[in-house]
Amino acid sequence: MKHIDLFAYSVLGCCLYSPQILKAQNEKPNIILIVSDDMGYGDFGCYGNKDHKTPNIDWLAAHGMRFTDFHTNGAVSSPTRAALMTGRYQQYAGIEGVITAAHHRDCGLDPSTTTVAKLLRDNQYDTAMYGKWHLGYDVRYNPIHQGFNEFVGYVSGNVDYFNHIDQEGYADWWHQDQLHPEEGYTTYLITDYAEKYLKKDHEKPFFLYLPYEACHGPWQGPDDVAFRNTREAGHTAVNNHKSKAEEKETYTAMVEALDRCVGRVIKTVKETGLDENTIILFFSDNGGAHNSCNAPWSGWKGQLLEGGQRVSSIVYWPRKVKGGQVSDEIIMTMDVLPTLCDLTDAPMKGTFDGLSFLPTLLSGKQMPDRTVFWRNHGAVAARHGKWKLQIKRKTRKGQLIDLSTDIKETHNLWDKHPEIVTQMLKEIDAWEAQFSDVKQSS
Ligand SMILES: [Ca+2]
Repeated sequence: MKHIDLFAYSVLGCCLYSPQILKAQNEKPNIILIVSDDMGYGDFGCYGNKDHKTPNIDWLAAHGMRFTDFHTNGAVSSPTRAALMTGRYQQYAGIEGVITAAHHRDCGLDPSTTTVAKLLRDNQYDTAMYGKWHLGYDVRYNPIHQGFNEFVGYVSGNVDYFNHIDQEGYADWWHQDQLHPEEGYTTYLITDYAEKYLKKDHEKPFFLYLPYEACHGPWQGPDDVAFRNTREAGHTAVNNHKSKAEEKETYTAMVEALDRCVGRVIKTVKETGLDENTIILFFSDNGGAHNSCNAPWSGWKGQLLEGGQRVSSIVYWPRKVKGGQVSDEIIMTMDVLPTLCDLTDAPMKGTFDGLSFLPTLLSGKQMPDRTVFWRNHGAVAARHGKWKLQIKRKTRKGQLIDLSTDIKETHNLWDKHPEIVTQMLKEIDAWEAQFSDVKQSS
């Protein structure tokens, strides 16, 4: 009996403690961060959509953890991206609004700021980014000065999907900090670069950031043609060549093209044997615009109603996260930096507002009790548990909503619960006071 036990122990010990297995167990995970643009909470099948066919994103949700209470820090692009990069409320970086092509060509994320890419690179990660930056036009704000070893993509809020001209008529497709015109539908082009990157030999773990243009306007599907040109400024984010009905059809084609590209990324990760130790995070940078589906929430991109900032979000990590789980924890974009540092053991040098949601991913643990905030030019909102207070900045009046019973945010309980209003107003005041001396450049 003793002999059998010893034999079993030696076989088991060999399997559990061989240098190869130990190395695999201790390897830092690769990270793929996919951010879609302007996509509504209800744009995907796994979030109830019946019109868009999104089998790949649905697969990711079925094999990962899907979040129902995940929020973007901003209701528009630049602020959320600032919070994503810095792990802080975007107001600390002075990026409360959109960095527009027309008026903010000299604004951007200060390159001396600590970013998630810098922290991971300092922790021996290779870092690459293909897609939309939107944190500064000037080359001094370029991603290669913000922690990314490699950058291919565009720096404005949106480009023509084919010729990559921005809203003001500037060519906007870069390799590192050099303009580098290149053919290709942005959704596909970004994926081509992602595939190439994934197929490389990787000596280090990697952080691959894929901020897609899809499905921001202009409404151009993969079978459309370019229509912006460099001789004209003032292009809007819409495609004036399309009727409303055509726009809607095009939007569906754009969503489905993105889904196919997410499928290509998943397939490449599997084919290259990276699947087991790669974490894929997917979410949008803000709620959807008028062609999107933000159901069941009210409101649109740009608003602090749930539809403007509650988004679909999925985390897939076969080694550590059991598939098919749904989490109702309140999570913000600024929580991504501390989470990625947590799961890679990267030292967090600096000050951060976000909190790691790694314990939620690993064991479904609740997030610490906290109040979270949003502010845009006209409004401020705070959320604590089921309560959401939203006020106008000028009047400091607004509405108190119980989100557990009022998902459309139509029943104002301000007068019914004055003590909660008072408490949350106090918290908003304290929060705003912290960055009152930071000039908001956008
Ligand atoms: Ca956006």
